[in-house]
Amino acid sequence: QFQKPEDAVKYRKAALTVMAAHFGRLGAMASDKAPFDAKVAAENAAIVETMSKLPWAGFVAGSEKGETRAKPEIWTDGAKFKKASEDMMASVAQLNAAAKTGNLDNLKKAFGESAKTCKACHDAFRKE
Ligand code: ASC
Repeated sequence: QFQKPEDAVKYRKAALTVMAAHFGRLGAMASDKAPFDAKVAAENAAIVETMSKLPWAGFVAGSEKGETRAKPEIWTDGAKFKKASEDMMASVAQLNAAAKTGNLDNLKKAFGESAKTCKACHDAFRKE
């Protein structure tokens, strides 16, 4: 899928960057910094769920070097990393379901749970 390890690094970062942009728009609504618009929330949450599935293919063997904050534990503790990725994807699927209800309180709750799974993976597998 990738010609060079750098391409895999670029790919996973791009996927996470796009996901973060759309997650951030939900966060603004969830923290009352932006007006709640159910349609906009649903659009953004759908993108977040789709994007959540993509970064993992970029964590190929040999791509722990270069322009990356990925910790070696991603490769030495692959089962734990996989679990963290699955927790994130599951929470984000819930977030998308919550956004579809059109209810701000549901969005707030699901956003908070999703943010926890982002942070858990970063704390364990991302360098400062
Ligand atoms: C974001 C973003 C993250 C997560 C994380 C949640 O918006 O870019 O990496 O939320 O900060 O704790």
